[in-house]
Amino acid sequence: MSSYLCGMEKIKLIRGDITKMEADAVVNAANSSLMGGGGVDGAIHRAGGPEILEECRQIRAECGKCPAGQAVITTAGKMPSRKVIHTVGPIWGQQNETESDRLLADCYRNSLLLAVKNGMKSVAFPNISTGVYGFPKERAARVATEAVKAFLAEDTSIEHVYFVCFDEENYRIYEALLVNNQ
Ligand code: AR6
Repeated sequence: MSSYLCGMEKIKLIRGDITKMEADAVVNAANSSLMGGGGVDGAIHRAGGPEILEECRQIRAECGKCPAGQAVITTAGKMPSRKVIHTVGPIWGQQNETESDRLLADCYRNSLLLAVKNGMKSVAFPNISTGVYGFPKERAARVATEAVKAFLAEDTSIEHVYFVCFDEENYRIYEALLVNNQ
């Protein structure tokens, strides 16, 4: 893994696998079924083990499906982090662009709100919606960084937010936005 401390000191850019992060909470780019899937969702369930799915099943039974933009929290199982916050990104093309941006920003904001509610001080995010869900990467990165910066400007309890980029393209985009302030 490689990392950069960005202009805003609470935000850090990481290149690597989010399942290896030692943050209080790692965020999962889930789907509304909460029953697992491919991409980062598959990696988190594999790394954390069956306890995560067990808690997701209980949440499903009690609350039903998780709509886009919302977030729920479970154990992180065997992963080094303490909790997984599962959020559901928008599927690009299902809403107009403004609504897609709003739902994606909600993913970041609601995940951070849930983290604060659960006493988490550090949160690691993957690049939500930029894989299977097809959100344009540059656009998603702008929405993500603006949503997190806006949250941190108001919040006093979160100490570290990590943007964990798995693919080179996302890493370069975030590097330009956060490190080089483009
Ligand atoms: N660590 C960090 N980021 C990762 C990892 C990893 N181990 N693996 C992939 N990524 P995606 P989505 C990045 O498709 O677009 C699932 O099937 C990847 O490079 O995982 O929100 C769910 O169940 C990409 O930039 O999530 C849903 O059905 C980013 O994670 C659907 O995919 C998001 O890609 C959600 O689609």
